[in-house]
Amino acid sequence: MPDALRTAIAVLDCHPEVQTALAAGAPVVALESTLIAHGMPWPHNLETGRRLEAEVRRHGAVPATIAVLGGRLKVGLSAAELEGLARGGARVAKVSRRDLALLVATGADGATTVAATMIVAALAGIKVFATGGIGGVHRGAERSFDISADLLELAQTPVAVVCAGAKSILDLALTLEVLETHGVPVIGYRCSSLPAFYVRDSGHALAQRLDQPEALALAMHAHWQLGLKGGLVIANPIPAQHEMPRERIDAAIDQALAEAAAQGIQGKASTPFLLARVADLTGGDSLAANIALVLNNAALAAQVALAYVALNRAAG
Ligand code: PSU
Ligand code: MN
Repeated sequence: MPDALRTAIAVLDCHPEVQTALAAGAPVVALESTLIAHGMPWPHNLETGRRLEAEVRRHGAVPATIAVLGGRLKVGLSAAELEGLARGGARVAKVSRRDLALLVATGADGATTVAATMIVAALAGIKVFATGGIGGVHRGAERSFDISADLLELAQTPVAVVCAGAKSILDLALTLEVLETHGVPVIGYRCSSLPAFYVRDSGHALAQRLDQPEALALAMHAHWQLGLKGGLVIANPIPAQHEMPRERIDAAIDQALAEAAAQGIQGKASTPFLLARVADLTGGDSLAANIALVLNNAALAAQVALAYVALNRAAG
């Protein structure tokens, strides 16, 4: 075993239920903790974290919410640990790839982004992960260079990420270009264009579409059997009854972006600020939409995890 892996496993702390499921080859779905600590206000964040786990279970898979606690990479949290992260909110560090080693080295706590959650999921052997939206290329990135580490993680870490596309606080066309450059499949689930988080259709066409969880599992299997590196994006539009009116959400986003610029908010503070401002400006409606879309993603991720397990069992 390479030393790097030995060290990683030594700091990996799998919840017994997750451990048992993984050892038995049973379906497991990873969930992230940045959306809990930084993406939603208390107490909606705790309630959503709990509902996400319940939704994964309801569809027959075991949830593994991922975070860093006391420098240990936690795969599956106790109820008290989940509550601690939710109560901690913005006081908890937001952890991406660059931060993981320092948290482990210093024994600190952190909420994992899509990038960091993918890394920990892959170390634990989890293939499917549900989030709200992936990070992407920020508007104005030609000056700020703000391109989420999530995109580069998708290029190299073998986990399928179920999301409602990317938030329209981003430049979605450039986000798709970067994913294409890095060879990341972006597969529309029952849709032919990239969903834009609060709305079902961004108008940006996708090259790939699949309509069944079993077909998504086959695509994952084929990707990795071919020896291709990295992950896949499974883009799952927000359910129609929870979609926001496009003009209303666009107006809120434009105002939030202008305020962020005026206040000099940038870097990793940017996404949490924009999500919170958009929620305020829409009187909480965007938060309700956000909760609905992550739950929808958890349900699909569980179905994909079941199908992937069945496929591997059939393949022997
Ligand atoms: N989905 C949500 N809420 C969130 C996120 C996703 O519904 O807060 C988080 C993810 O953790 C993602 C992060 O990795 O937003 C993007 O942050 P940044 O733009 O700084 O890379
Ligand atoms: Mn960023």
